[in-house]
Amino acid sequence: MLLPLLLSALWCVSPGVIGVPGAQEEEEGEVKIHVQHRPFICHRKSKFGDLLLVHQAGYFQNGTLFHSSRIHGDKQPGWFTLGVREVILGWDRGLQDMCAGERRKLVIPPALAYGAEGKGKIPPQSTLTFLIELLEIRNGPRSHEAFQEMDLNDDWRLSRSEVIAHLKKEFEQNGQPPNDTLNEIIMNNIFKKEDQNKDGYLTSREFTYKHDEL
Ligand SMILES: *[C@@H]1O[C@H](CO)[C@@H](O)[C@H](O)[C@H]1NC(C)=O
Ligand SMILES: *[C@@H]1O[C@H](CO)[C@@H](O)[C@H](O)[C@H]1NC(C)=O
Ligand SMILES: [Ca+2]
Ligand SMILES: [Ca+2]
Repeated sequence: MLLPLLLSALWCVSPGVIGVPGAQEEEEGEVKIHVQHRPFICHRKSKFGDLLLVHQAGYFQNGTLFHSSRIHGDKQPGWFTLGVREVILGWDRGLQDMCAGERRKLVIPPALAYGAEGKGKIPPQSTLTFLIELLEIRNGPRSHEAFQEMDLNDDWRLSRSEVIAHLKKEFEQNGQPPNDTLNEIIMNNIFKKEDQNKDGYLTSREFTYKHDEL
């Protein structure tokens, strides 16, 4: 179900109905967050770069439901990475510090949703309300936890062979046949993009998501 972590990050899997926000950058208003249920036990709270599994229902201001993951499509909850604009900005902001099992209502102004243009069945300038249930939190593809896991010799940098080893593991876990050629290509792409000082290693800083987007 879960795509290979590095791959999903690189190839930017379509987030489906959650939708990629438009080019709208100006900011207006804030997300209103109502915690509807918080579980008694909370081992870990969602943070930037985490992978979240959620059920969601979206409503227009007049109360009409426009999407529900429980009713529409495959009726399955969906994964996304928090804080990297894979989803609308209102979600990135409104779903932080959340526990697995927690339910929130978010009221999101247009500038933090689909903006002046709208999208699909979302009309321009729509304030949207979402009911979100967070089912599971996992380490994101570009988290510090993922970095530490990949850094096999604990020297705080990822070598080419460490990245290759990780790709092999991901393919294996996802039941894909081994393909050294493909691993080599993906690894080279990663280093081309991420190894900013071209020293042949990825530091944690080069590897993890940048925080300045929020
Ligand atoms: C509610 O608002 C949406 C979006 O503006 C519109 O498409 C829908 O027809 C409205 N429903 C009612 C019952 O007014
Ligand atoms: C391995 O991946 C390469 C590059 O995508 C592809 O051309 C090749 O057919 C693959 N080999 C196998 C055995 O699947
Ligand atoms: Ca290392
Ligand atoms: Ca480097």
